[in-house]
Order: sequence, then C-alpha cells, then structure tokens
Amino acid sequence: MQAKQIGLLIGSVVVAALVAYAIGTVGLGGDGPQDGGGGNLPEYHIYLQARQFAFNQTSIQVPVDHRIVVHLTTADVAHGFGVSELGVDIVASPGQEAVASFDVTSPGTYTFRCTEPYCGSGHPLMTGTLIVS
Ligand SMILES: [Cu+2]
Repeated sequence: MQAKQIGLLIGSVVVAALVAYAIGTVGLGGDGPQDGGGGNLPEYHIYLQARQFAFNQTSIQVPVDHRIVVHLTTADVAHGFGVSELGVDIVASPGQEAVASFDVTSPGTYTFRCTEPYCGSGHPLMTGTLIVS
C-alpha cells in the first residue's frame, strides 16, 4: 500500500512536469511572431518636450535594432514631432502626451522637426537631429 502510494505520487509528479513542459512549449510557440526576424525589437523610449520654439533635446542618439518610442509633450501650444523618412508624425496638445513608435534597423542620421505649422512664427526653427547608431 505504501509503495503503491509512492508510485502514484511519483507518477503524478512526472505527469505534472510533462504537462508543464507541454504548456511551456506551446506558450513559447504562441509568441511565435518574434521568431520571424521582423518581430519584436527591444523598446527604447525617448521623452521630448517642445516649446516655442525648440525641443528640449536637439540631438537624440538611439540604438540601432530597436523600436523607438517617442513621448512628446508641450510646454505651451501644440507642437509636433516628425521624421518623414521614418513615417513618423505626431502632434502633442497642451496637457496631453503624444506617443509614436517606429523601428530603426540600420544606422543613419535623420532630421526631426515640428509638424504643427501653426505653433508660431518660429516653427521653422524647430528641428533636431536623430542619430541611429
Ligand atoms: Cu511648429
């Protein structure tokens, strides 16, 4: 009786381990898209504040092979952040954060600029450099 109970116990543990392994394997498979190569890059967040007529950072360095997440706020009127080559264009209104994300998979240097032309007379001055390296 005692031996039988131990046998049952060991059997249960083995079954539980197999089930856990199977769930783990299936679970990983379910996350599959990231195995395809184009999938989930690690995120790199940048926090920008715009005001008339500048950004708080004029040169931003970000790491290649990352998903860049830009958080834009404004200290006064609505301002934008755009990088035309990367297809990014967001506008932050006062009191509201605008967020955009884009993948950078090769090194390069880009100009970012305000994309809200009605932010004021100094709008054309609102540019900066985004360096992917
Ligand atoms: Cu502007």
